[in-house]
Amino acid sequence: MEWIRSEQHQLHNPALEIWAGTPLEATETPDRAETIAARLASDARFVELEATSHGLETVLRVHDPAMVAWFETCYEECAPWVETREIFPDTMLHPGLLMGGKRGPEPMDAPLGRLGYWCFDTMTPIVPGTYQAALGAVDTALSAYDLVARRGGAAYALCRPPGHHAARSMIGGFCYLNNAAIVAAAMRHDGAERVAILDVDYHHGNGTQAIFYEDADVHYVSTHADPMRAFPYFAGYANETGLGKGEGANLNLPLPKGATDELFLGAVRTGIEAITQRGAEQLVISLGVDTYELDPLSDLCVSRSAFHEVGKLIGELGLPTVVVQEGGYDTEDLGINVANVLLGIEGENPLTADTVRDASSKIARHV
Ligand code: SP5
Ligand code: ZN
Repeated sequence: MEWIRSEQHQLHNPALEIWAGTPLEATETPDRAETIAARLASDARFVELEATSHGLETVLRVHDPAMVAWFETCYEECAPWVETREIFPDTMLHPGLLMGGKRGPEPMDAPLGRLGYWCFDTMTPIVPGTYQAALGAVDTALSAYDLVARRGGAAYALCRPPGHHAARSMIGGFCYLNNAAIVAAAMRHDGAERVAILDVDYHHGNGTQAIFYEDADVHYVSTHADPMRAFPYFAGYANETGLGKGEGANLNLPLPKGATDELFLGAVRTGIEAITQRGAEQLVISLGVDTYELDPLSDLCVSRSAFHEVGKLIGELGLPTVVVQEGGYDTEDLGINVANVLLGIEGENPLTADTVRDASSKIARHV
């Protein structure tokens, strides 16, 4: 399989994130992409290509131009106001601040107020290179789409930072620009009547769901930890099925704590059947492997071998497919888990791990 990378991701190199008021070592770091790249580069079945620049046209079809304009200069604007290299909002736009359901004006003279206007959490640091890195991730996704548009089949975009929590006018959850949504919008713009996005990240892709919630032609299907207990808490419930013309074009399949391969793969199968039923012509995969039993963010019990099965199920759809990287934080097995999804898609044999790691203590804690 051909895979696309961009060196630009390295410019997004936060050391810090804030979790519930506690400063922690950043989770979404450059070594994630480097470990995936090293794994793919060491296997002759994968062919590496460099991302090319695509400009902002497709980005602005998905995101609010005012947000993109803010994002370009927000670091310089906020840096004098904060003590850390990473910037975070102090006050976010809670719905209780909406008057008549609408946001007030962007507070142009308050740099941190502007940050809180666009950002919903404290886990999404902005550093000097974040904007360039996020554009690099979009270019990576669109370069993978170029290949698939030309010759069909599947291609993998090693996007970093990830994208599925970013909505039209909102960043958060380690995400700034929604790479998967931008590919889906490009597919529609180029003439695909119906596209589907299958999101298998541990977290619900609230941004992608919101972008296409009233759109009948972009089918969003997601398996994820039940938001009743997991980030992003406020979206991802089974009763969210789309709105207006989009009614029926959104499917959430929340999973209980401790869900094993059987339950996880069952949900993926259900999602894939729904995609077949609705008749997508092209497919985007939001590939998070943070469902993994050894992932620090996961409370699911998904094993290494399940990732190859996910790939096989996707491959059996036989659709032109752009695979976009989302989460996955166990850097030791991240590369192998991603590679096994891609090998499954291609109908190739899985990689076997060089080391045996025991998840039993973690499983015992969760089930
Ligand atoms: C793309 C993606 O996977 N984004 C995930 C964003 C998750 N944000 C919340 C993570 C909460 C982590 N809990 C830390 C506990 C520290 N003791
Ligand atoms: Zn995730």
